[in-house]
Amino acid sequence: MEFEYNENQEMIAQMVRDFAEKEIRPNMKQWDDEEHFPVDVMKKMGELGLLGIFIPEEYGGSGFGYFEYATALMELGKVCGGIGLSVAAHNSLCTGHIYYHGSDAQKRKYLPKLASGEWIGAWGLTEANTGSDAMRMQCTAVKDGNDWVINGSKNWITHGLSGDVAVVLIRTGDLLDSSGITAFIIEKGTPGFSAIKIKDKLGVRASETAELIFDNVRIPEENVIGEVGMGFKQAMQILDGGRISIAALSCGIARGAFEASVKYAKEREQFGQPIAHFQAIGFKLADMATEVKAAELLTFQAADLKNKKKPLTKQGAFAKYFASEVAVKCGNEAVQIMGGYGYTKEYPAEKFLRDSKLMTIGEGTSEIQKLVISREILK
Ligand code: COS
Repeated sequence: MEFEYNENQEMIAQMVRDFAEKEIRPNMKQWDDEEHFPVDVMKKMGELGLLGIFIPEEYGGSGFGYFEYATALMELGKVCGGIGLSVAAHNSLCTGHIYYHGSDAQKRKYLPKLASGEWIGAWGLTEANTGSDAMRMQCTAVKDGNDWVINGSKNWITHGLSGDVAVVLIRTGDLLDSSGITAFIIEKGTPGFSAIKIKDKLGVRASETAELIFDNVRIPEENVIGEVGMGFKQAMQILDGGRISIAALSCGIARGAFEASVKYAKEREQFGQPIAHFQAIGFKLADMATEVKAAELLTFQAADLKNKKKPLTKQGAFAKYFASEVAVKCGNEAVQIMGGYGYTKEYPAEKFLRDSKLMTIGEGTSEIQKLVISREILK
């Protein structure tokens, strides 16, 4: 594994930095205040190739690997965790599920639209009563002739309202049977399929979150991804890869909080000198710098395994668990270093802290990552 950025990573990092400074930073406070998901900005990121980063060019993607993908999310995280989350969910979950498990016909139909940003993707596993305990889901699909009829709901779904297509995991067998869940592709506008926006989130407020409702939604057999009954295992594999993206986004948030803290500590004077000169602050910065670097290394190690198509359940969980906790810690320390100013929206620290907290919850809580890691160690 190389420790330096490759040429593509350098290029992507610069491109995302330029884009974020021009299109995201000037507007992000308003999006955060108003809980506005900027669909137009997603479309522009599609034009830049950021919505199909690891999708091969033959399906309209950028044809890069996970180093480049992680790099893009790290850069977005430094500026806005909400926009970063939308890019992560679109790439890893919806687009990734169709790419890794879909038929060639499904890939040809959906991936070019998703990779270009013409369509925005959503992915639904969680329900109101089944978060960590994903297998206990209640939403059902019943076979009727050549169709499946879906009833139930999904909760906490990124792009549930604005998404043009959703990959949704639905029960087709017995409760608690790991072979009783199937993945379906459902397009916006399908009769009986609706969504309600979830409001008043603490952070990642520029990313849209919604509840999906299925009321006798009729889906043709051709929209089943892979084999009937393989959905849960597909979802677990998708989450293994998805956790790299949340780890990368967490690294970006952590580094953003760290860099803002360094800048503030050099400028802010107390007792006749910059507060950076006080060991209490210098040691905080040293801890942040060390932990951000460690989180980045774990994330790139997981990305390396993904690029090599090797098992990454444990390393993905290592990276996601560690990096998300580091992001919260760095957000918290940034507020502390900035004191009263850090507690206001005039300064960036409080948004880093609010955005970071979702990283320890979404795509598997820190507790689930520890469960996954301990099972891997003990098996
Ligand atoms: N890759 C492939 N298959 C996997 C897998 C993985 N990473 N993890 C589990 N599986 C398989 C198991 O091998 C098992 O197969 P068999 O039944 O054929 O033996 C099956 O899936 C069920 O696994 P397990 O028995 O471990 O299921 P549990 O109900 O105990 O749940 C956890 C496992 C807790 C790890 C899972 O439910 C989970 O990840 N929960 C969190 C969900 C989550 O992250 N939600 C956030 C979504 S926000 S986008």
